[in-house]
Amino acid sequence: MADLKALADAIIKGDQSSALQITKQALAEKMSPKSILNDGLIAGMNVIGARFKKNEVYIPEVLIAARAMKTAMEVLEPELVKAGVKPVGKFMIGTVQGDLHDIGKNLVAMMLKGAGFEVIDLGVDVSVEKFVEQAKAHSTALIGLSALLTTTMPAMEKTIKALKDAGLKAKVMIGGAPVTQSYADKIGADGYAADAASAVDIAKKILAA
Ligand code: B1M
Repeated sequence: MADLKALADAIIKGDQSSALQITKQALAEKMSPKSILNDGLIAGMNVIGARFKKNEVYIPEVLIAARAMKTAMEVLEPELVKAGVKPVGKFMIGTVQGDLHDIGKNLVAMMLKGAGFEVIDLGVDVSVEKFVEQAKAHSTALIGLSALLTTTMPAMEKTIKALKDAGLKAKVMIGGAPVTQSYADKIGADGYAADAASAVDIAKKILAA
């Protein structure tokens, strides 16, 4: 019988082939896709997230764990869809206009996926107009803006204003090395996260509010 604790461990270790093999075995044994996701994959990513927060593991370990999760998700996702398992929430993310840094943004996206969010990643150098247009197209409730340059931080404020002006009710979370909670408060963001693991907690908090 497939062992979901071993699946979580495979994610923690970033062991792609074990993660894939246990997921396939669990599906073949007709285990519930939701339980494979929650008790195996997400459980493992939660451990990585908590260790990352405490500086017990670093970016490479998170990336390796996320890669193992992605491999397992490729076989699990169609079964989740068939079983009608709804994502925790929809999260749209992008690096703001003029900014090409995406390593942190990608980590945030991975952690959110790991926590069961459906993530729509708009990439880098995302214009204000594109955020508004895509938020409308996907009716996203939560949008994440990332900036790594002090010179591109003002694009966050412009994006928040444009979303409001367009009548969208989407909540906005911001982050990136130069960004702070006081800057988030100043520009009217709904949340700020200092790192990828906190981003998951903040996203859940914002959605629950
Ligand atoms: Co650039 N760069 N860079 N760079 N770069 C910095 C940011 C810089 C601090 C380096 C320095 O001078 N010490 C500096 C900014 C100075 C400033 O504005 N105060 C800088 C500069 C100046 C530039 C250029 C202007 C250089 C030039 O061309 N003259 C240029 C700008 C290009 C552009 O964007 N238009 C540039 C270019 C580049 C590269 C392309 C070479 C490359 C980016 C590659 C890529 O991303 N694909 C690069 C890199 C790698 C860096 C450093 C070295 C590393 C950034 C990084 O990936 N960190 C960086 C110096 C540094 O930070 N030590 C630097 C790792 C990453 C995991 O952390 O992105 O902070 P971070 O993400 C964290 C949190 O911030 C948070 O979670 C993540 C994980 O914990 N987080 C969020 C991030 N987004 C979030 C969103 C959230 C929540 C949390 O909610 C939505």
